[in-house]
Amino acid sequence: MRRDLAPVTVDRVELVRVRLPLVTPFRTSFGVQTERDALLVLVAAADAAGWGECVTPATPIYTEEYTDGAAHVLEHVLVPALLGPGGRLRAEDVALRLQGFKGHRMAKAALESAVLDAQLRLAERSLADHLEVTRDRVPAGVSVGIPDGGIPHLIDLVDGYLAAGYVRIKAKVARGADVAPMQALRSRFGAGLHLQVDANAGYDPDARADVAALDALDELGLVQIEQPFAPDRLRAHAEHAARWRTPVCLDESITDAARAVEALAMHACRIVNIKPGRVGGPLEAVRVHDACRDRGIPVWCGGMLETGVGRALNVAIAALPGFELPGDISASDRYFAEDVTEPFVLVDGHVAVPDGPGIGRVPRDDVLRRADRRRIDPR
Ligand code: NPQ
Ligand code: MG
Repeated sequence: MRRDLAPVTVDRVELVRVRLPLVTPFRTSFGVQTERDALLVLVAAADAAGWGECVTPATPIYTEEYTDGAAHVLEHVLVPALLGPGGRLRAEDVALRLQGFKGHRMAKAALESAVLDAQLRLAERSLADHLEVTRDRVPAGVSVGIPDGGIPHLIDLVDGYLAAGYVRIKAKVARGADVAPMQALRSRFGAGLHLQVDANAGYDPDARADVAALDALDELGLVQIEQPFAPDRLRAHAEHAARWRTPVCLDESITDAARAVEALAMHACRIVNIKPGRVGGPLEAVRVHDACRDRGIPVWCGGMLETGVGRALNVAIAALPGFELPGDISASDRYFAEDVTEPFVLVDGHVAVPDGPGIGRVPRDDVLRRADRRRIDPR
């Protein structure tokens, strides 16, 4: 890629909170979500404006990050540091200026995405062009929570998603809700169903019952098993991955490109889930992609129940050539009756890559009018 973009002169940042009810409750190994409390970041420059989404969940269920914490560190630490020295900003400057502050990758990613969007809008260029992506649409997968109504409900949900055109089903699994439901999906939909599972680190590699359940899942011809163990248990992932036919995919473990390289060197996984928020921004997401591509490792784009702002970024990134597997890129209506932007829709099992300037989507005015907006000016 990825020609140089002119910097933007940022004069303020706004944090924009909008609550969106989910069309169906979303249950994972860590609990049930019924709404999305979205945190959007607006970078207002003299010459352009850009949007990013902070993908934190409301509580620290997935990693340590959560939305109130992210909003606090953005307002009191990250944005002041970014606006402090004044002058012109490029997306590359965001991680550099903020590198002294540990962690908070999702918060940093929102800022980097917004600055990149502003730069691209100034240049009247789409993110997809800038990244030199190789596709104009990406195959749509769907992440299916653990349903309240047990196996019959799961089968109905999957039936509906397949009828809508989704090309890949990812089912959440947890202790006690794993082998039987996945066997049921195999019996109902057959060996041809592109089926994979995500454990969200819910299993203990040293517990015999947990390993027995995972060994049984390994018999079901799954396309992959995602993040069975805690994020820092790379060695445990490698040990069990060596015994399983099913490829292990890592999500929570992969915090940046260096960690991806380490995980691959120790054979902790054969597939990598890339989420721009989890790795600190779109630029690091591209570096993870490039590192995996150099090593012949397929990647796919994960999802964090993004609104149209975060989804737009994900769709463009997922159009890079190393994204060989369908990701958690769904249509807006998988999660929301009304998205904050023009919705993403499913066409023939695919989602179109936006071709407008920047990420190709902005929040609608009526959404911004009902949002809670907090303005951060330079000190
Ligand atoms: C994953 N996402 O791949 C995550 C986990 C996840 C689409 O499966 C609120 C916000 C609740 C983000 C629950 C999908 C969430 C969330 C689960 C992300 O591991
Ligand atoms: Mg996951």
